[in-house]
Amino acid sequence: MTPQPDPPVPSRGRTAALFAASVLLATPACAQDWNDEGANADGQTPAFQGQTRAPEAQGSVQLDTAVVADGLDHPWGMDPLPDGSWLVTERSGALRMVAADGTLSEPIAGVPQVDARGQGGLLDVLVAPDFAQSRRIWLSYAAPSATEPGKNSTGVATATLSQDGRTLDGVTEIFRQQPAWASDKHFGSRLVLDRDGMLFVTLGERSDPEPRATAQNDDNHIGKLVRISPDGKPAGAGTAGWLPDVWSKGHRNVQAAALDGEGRLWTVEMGPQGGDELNQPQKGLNYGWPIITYGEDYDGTPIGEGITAQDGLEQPVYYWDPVIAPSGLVIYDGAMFPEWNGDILVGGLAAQALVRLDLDGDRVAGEARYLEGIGRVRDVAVAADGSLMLLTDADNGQMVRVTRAE
Ligand SMILES: [Ca+2]
Repeated sequence: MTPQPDPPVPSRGRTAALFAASVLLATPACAQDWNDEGANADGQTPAFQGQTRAPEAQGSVQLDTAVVADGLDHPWGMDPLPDGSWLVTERSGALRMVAADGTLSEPIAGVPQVDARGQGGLLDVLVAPDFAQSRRIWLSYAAPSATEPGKNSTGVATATLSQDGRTLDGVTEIFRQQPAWASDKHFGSRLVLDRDGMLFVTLGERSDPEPRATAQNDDNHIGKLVRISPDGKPAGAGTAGWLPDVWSKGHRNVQAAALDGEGRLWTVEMGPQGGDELNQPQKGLNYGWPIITYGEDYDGTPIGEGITAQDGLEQPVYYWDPVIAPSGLVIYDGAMFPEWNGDILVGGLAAQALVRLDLDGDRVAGEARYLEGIGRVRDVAVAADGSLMLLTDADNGQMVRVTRAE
């Protein structure tokens, strides 16, 4: 991944914005230049054919983009509400509503305190499927430790949104990653409800060598995916010796997750330089970090022993070298791009693009990139009409609607 030094920026006035003008940057990459770049890590061999650098996916879909809202301070997560508006987080700590016409609300009151340093802050937002009745949402965030000043870890809270949309009521923290560390990196943390109504929370390993070395330990939440009930009761793999909410282990920094049409969880994971991964994490399995990985450390030295495979450790379905710095993931199912149904769409911070993976069974058969140069794509979502929504990570971040060009 690309290190993200972005310091918190002072809050400032924002203007509601709706830009009708459509900017068009749009086609599948005409040349395969992204696929011809040199690898970050030389001399590594994929475990199977097609595990990296899949052929360019074919297709003639042309895209239009329109800025729905701008002036967002490093927006991180979004989810639609039943009335066509969206909830959007800003990493510096604000939760806002973006109306269907693009009008940006004032910050919603009642958001938990967040530690907005480095990669930390207010992160994902998830709207309950029964929101129209329950008004329920969940938030993830970098939570400052109450007992150890300077330390933090990923927290998840649930709340209900007041009828006027201005306040969170009944805010209750339902999960806190253990232990806390004095780090401003690798918080995860996407929130996904599965078909049993359980909540997946993706986490990170906090980046520093000391916590990283514990990503294989069974007695913590470092480098884990966890699964809990909507109120925080453990619903993990049930593996002997593991914490009861842990689903899978050996992850580096998982900033995107989604269910596929069969209800299975997929994730993309920020790897080291040359090791971003697509995984389909299964209950009780070990995804290898930091024992095995593709890529290398930022200074060019190997991670651990520099090995990419070992018995008992899962291979990624796909990996990127050079990296795209993946954040935001959907498995597309919508009316606007029917030829993409079942495809994986990933946002790229470093790639500054929307990345599409064409699946053949559970293997990647092709890769395509769109909207190259649009900015650091932090999140990807599908709107009710099948159009896509993107968030760009910047001081003046944007929410961008992506439609089919006619
Ligand atoms: Ca892995």
